[in-house]
Amino acid sequence: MKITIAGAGAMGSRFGLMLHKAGQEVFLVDGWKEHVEAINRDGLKANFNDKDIVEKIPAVLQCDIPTDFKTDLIILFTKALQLDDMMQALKPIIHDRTDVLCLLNGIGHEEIIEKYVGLDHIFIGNTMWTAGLEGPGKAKLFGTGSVELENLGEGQSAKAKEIANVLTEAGLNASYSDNIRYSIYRKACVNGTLNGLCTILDCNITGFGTCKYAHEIVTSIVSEFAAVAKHENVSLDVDEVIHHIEETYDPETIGLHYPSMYQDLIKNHRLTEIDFINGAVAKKGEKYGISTPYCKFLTELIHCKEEILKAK
Ligand code: NAD
Ligand code: AOT
Repeated sequence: MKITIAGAGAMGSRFGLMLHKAGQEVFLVDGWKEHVEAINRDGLKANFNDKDIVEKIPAVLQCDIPTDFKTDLIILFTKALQLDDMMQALKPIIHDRTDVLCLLNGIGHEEIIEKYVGLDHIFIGNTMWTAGLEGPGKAKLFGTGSVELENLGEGQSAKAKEIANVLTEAGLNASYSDNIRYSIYRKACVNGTLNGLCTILDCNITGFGTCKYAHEIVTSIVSEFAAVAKHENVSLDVDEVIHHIEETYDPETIGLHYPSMYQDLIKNHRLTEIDFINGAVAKKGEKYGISTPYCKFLTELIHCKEEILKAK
């Protein structure tokens, strides 16, 4: 299958690398010039489960995508703030039969994708894989993960299962979900707690998880997500979601991971996805008349930190 990874940062590199190792025809599209140049010059390098590997994968800058470029599947892995620009750049190569899978963290990305792609070709999902970038052309990949995905268009479940199969054959452990909105909210709770909190508290997941107040804070935030989700006919099992978050504290699994928001803001002084996670819940809360003080405060704190660090 011809697969385009649109947004070949940390996660795009993981998916691109694993799909390429499994024999798929992978192309990387990205907006970071030094990264694209490094990949084309030296290959995509990764410390992959403690082993240094290199995969020769073609990469192209998103402003230079050739118009005769053919692709069966586009996997979106930009940051939320970059999604609309990436979709604009991909416009010339999206044809009647191009499928698009969105695995970004956060809520509501389909509203942007629908402007460019027919519903029958949109697949949305979420992933528990993690990844980091050590610099241009070099990823750090460890731990395990999974992917869940579903078709947005009616009657496209066979296609969704086919895409899940391709990912699973590459070791990405993907499954079809018949309730992806639940899974997206459930994953948003993971990010709505760990991403912002580890960033403000300057720690990894285990660091936060071993704090005395961790359980109380997580319970408050997840309850706000659940109250908002209920207004969208998604009925979160709050106790199960809290347990799911607390399972990530284990340093033997993903506890040592610094969430992507930490990597963005603290390490690289980049703007964060907070408005698409806690900010989105606070905004929906206002619309539905639900109080979301923890989400609102965490969003404000992250924006303050962005200002202090002059994030771009
Ligand atoms: P990323 O920041 O690594 O990459 C996204 C884009 O930003 C890429 O185009 C990349 O080239 C560019 N970029 C990265 N570092 C840059 C730098 N220093 N200067 C200029 N450009 C730079 O993003 P990601 O962590 O791969 O996340 C993609 C999506 O997946 C997000 O929605 C994220 O929340 C989600 N996600 C991330 C992880 C994770 O562990 N990283 C896990 C699950 C989901
Ligand atoms: C994560 N991390 O999603 C993934 O860093 O944005 C991220 C992210 C799975 C489980 C716990 C944290």
